[in-house]
Order: sequence, then C-alpha cells, then structure tokens
Amino acid sequence: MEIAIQKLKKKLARAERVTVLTGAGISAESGVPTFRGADGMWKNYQATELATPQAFARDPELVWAFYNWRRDLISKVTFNAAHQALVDLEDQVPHFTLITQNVDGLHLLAGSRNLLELHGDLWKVRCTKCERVVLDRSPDMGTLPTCAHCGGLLRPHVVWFGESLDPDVLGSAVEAARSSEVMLVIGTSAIVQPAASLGLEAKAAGATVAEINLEATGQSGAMDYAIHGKAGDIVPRLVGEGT
Ligand code: BV8
Ligand code: ZN
Repeated sequence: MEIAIQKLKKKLARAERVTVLTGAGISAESGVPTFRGADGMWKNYQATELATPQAFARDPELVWAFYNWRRDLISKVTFNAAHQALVDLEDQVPHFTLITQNVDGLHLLAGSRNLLELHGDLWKVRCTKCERVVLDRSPDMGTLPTCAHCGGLLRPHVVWFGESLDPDVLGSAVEAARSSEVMLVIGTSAIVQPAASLGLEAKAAGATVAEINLEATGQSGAMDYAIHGKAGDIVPRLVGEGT
C-alpha cells in the first residue's frame, strides 16, 4: 500500500485536472452510518428501503422519522481529516471537481467549493405541492412538516431510489470525470448507479483512477490503484499531509 500511496501522491502533485467521487465511507469516521455496512440500519429498516418515493407515499411519518434521526445525528458531527484533505487538494489543483453521493453536507462544512451533490442535500426540503426548495437546518422537522407557503407536505430534497438525478448535475459530473487526468473514488461500495459508473467513465477516457476504500469493491480490479484502509488515514497522506 505504501508504494501505491507514494506513486499516486506524485501523480496528484503534477495533475492539472483532478476529479473526486465520494460515498458514505468518507463520512464514516465522522460517525455517520454508511448505507450498507452493519451500521447502515435504522431500527429494523435498511436505509435503502426507506429512501424511496414508494416508502414516502405509503408511510410519510416513518420516512420523516428516519430523516429526522439522520438530521439529529449529523447535526452533532463534523467533517473529518479526509474531508479536510480534499479541501487542501482543491487549493493545490488548477481544475478540481468534487462529486459526492452523500447528502450529509460535510464537504460543504469542510469548505469544499466546486462540489456536485449527486443525490441532493439532507438540509434542504422540497414542497410536494408547490415544489419550493428551502434550506432548513432543524435537527427535527416534526412528524409531517408542511410548506410555509402553501401548506403542502414537505419531503427531503434528496434523490430517492427510482428517482432521476438532476440532469445538469449529472452532466457536469460525467464531464468532470471524462476530462480528469486523475480520479479518486473514495468510500463507496460502487453499487449505486449512475454514480458508480463515473470512475469507469474516467478510466475509459484515459484517466488514472484510484479507489480508496475500507474494503475491496466490484470495481477494485478496474482501478489503476486500489488502496484499502480508512479514508481519514489515506487521503491526508495522498495530499502531502500526515506521515
Ligand atoms: C436513477 C440519497 C434513473 C437518499 C441515495 C442500473 C443498474 C442497477 C440499478 C440501477 C441502475 N440504474 C438505476 C438503478 C436503480 C438504483 C440503484 O443504483 N440501485 C442499486 C441499489 C443497485 N439507482 C437509482 O434509483 C438512481 N436513479 O438511476 O434514475 C432511473 C429511474 C427509474 C428507474 C431506473 C433508473 C438514484 C440513486 C440515488 C439513491 N439515493 N441517497 C439518502 O441518502 O437518504 S443513494 C445512497 O447510496 C447514498 O447517497 C450513498 O452515498 C449511496 C451509495 O452508497 P455508498 O456511498 O457507496 O455507501 P455504502 O454504505 O454502500 O458504502 C460505503 C463504503 O465505504 C463501503 O464500501 C465501506 O467499505 C466503505 N467505508 C466504510 N468506512 C470507511 C470506508 N471507506 C473508507 N474509510 C472508511 N472509514
Ligand atoms: Zn408549497
């Protein structure tokens, strides 16, 4: 692993265009449960069962209880060394794009600037009637929050399974992946589409692609570098911090 880190660190130091894709694993060391790990459960539900329009239509109070639980939990944590290292990398690289699957807002909190939130933002809510989107940082939005403007039922402004991503955000993410010299894929099980295709897009367009993840994934074999360990340990070392 040491040699891979040193070689990748040198490539990053010389690169003009770097793209990074992150998943729940980069926030794990901040104390945010991942989606598919053992900690990915909430009560006796899988997060993936609740993050769907069908679940919300069937039982909006249950889905809001899930999102209020996540709001409360995430309101008490902060970004970690891996988030910080990506802010430092952005300062060093002429053309840097950070694409995240996470909705926890920790990259923004750490100070990342050129950020694409593929799956939306936990701290935004959208009215199911008038479609207004509002930033609301309350740790608890109440059992069935309603729109101040029209009284319609509010929903989290996130992309649920079975819902399409914002085409502009996705288009910018594909463009950034395809035009990168180096792409880092950090803390994702590379299962959820279309996010998981971005690393392979970069590779197909000629980029050097590296996976930094606690464990191997289905894409490890396609990577130029597959570095397995904690993001909080590895990413700062790639960016010239840490020993
Ligand atoms: C769509 C927001 C068009 C909500 C989320 C093609 C093939 C197969 C399926 C599909 C396909 N196209 C579409 C689908 C269906 C679906 C899909 O991909 N399903 C999967 C389950 C197979 N995709 C969609 O529905 C997408 N929509 O494509 O629209 C369409 C429309 C209709 C019909 C078809 C197509 C929308 C997907 C967006 C879903 N919303 N989040 C919310 O968060 O509340 S996704 C959710 O999963 C989170 O955003 C999360 O980030 C994301 C991905 O999970 P990961 O980030 O990878 O997290 P995970 O827990 O899985 O892994 C964490 C990793 O970190 C692990 O590997 C672990 O080892 C590692 N780790 C842990 N600790 C550390 C660490 N690594 C480093 N350091 C550590 N300390
Ligand atoms: Zn409304």
